[in-house]
Amino acid sequence: MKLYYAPGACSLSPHISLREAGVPFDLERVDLASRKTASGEEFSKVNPKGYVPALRLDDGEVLTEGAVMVQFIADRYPAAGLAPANGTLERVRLQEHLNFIASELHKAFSPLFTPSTSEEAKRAAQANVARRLDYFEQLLGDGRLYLLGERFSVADAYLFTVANWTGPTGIGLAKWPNVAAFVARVAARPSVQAAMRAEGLIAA
Ligand SMILES: N[C@@H](CCC(=O)N[C@@H](CS)C(=O)NCC(=O)O)C(=O)O
Repeated sequence: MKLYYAPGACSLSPHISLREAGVPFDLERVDLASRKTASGEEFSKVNPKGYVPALRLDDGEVLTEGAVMVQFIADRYPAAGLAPANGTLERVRLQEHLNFIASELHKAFSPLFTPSTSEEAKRAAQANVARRLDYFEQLLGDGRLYLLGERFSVADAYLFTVANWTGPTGIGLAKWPNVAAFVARVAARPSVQAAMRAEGLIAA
């Protein structure tokens, strides 16, 4: 299995999930500017959508869409307990979180990473991000450790990844102490440390 990633991008979420699952995998960095992989491959040939993450399975199949990919990882390696069983209400709750993170929070950041975004559009994007973080701040306010309760799931890997973007965008997490504590809790997990080291986000 090979995960195509860009450092600190949303591909960090399946990267963490693979490490949590404890399975062997290869990593290949993608330069999103040149659209080339580290080995010189045209990334559009791997993922015609042109974005990370992409996961090449051992049989050659390529999976895209992070929220789906992490569920594939969780289901293929159930011993790691990264997702509730399919068909349960808890699984639907997980999917609710994954979908909300993907379509509402993750994409709310996109204008903030686009140099041509006007100041007005940036302010609107920041307000959108803030509203989404308000939701998680309230949810985590009941003292739960992770989004589904006491147990870490693939949704936590995704929220961690996206919440980290409040750093480079200057939003910070000072207004969301529960989210900040969550991020620190997830960051302390050995799988997360290993993934961040492998992506060069923290010192080796
Ligand atoms: N719908 C995709 C979006 C993936 C995405 O936004 N990837 C970003 C990095 S976080 C990217 O590679 N952007 C480069 C591009 O779209 O050209 C998913 O959820 O996996």
